[in-house]
Amino acid sequence: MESKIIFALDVYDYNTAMELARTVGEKVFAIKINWPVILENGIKIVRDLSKYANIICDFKLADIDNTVSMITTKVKEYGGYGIISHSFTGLNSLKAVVKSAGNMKVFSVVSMSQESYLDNITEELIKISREAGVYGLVAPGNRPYYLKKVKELSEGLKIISPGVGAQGGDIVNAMLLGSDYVIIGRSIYNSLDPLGTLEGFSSSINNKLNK
Ligand code: 3DU
Repeated sequence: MESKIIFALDVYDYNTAMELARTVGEKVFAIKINWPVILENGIKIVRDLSKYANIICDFKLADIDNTVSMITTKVKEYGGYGIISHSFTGLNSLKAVVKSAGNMKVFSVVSMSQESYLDNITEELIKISREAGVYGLVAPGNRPYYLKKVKELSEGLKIISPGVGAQGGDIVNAMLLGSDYVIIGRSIYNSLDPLGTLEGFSSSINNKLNK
């Protein structure tokens, strides 16, 4: 069965990042990287990590169309599988991401795992995201009210959800409420046995959801 877990690899050190990717890469749907790993290692690490898994760059793009296009183009050049953009910057900016992404999957943030001003405009953000043609939405796995709301309005867009594990969300609840993939970082990479912990998360989904 295809994994429902996206591993959030938020570390600085190159060797640690590569070792974690080698250990869990085959067992996850994708690895999500964020600014910590990029600031220390540069964009080339996207290509290196891609040996082990699909790489989603969580750069939370929030800028004018030209700038987000330039960033997206670079991620594509280095073999990224997907990119995460904000959507509050509006339709033009999000459309520019989708256009430059080509075959890469674009996910837009419509609700955060912590309270934010996006909570006032989540519905509009989903609408803009659909109009721009994104592949998926980022919605919180630890805030059932917002996850349900996003699911109801998503019209088939994939939902990926942070907030599970270290931030208190429960993996099974998140999947039942509509997440297609859950994003888990610290609970896995800070554990003494990252692979065992990951497998524990996977079997809790398989046990509950296949009943
Ligand atoms: O809390 P964790 O260590 O499992 O990591 C969650 C990841 O997802 C981390 O990279 C964080 O920056 C990202 N994320 C959120 O946690 C919440 C959001 O609303 C969006 C992204």
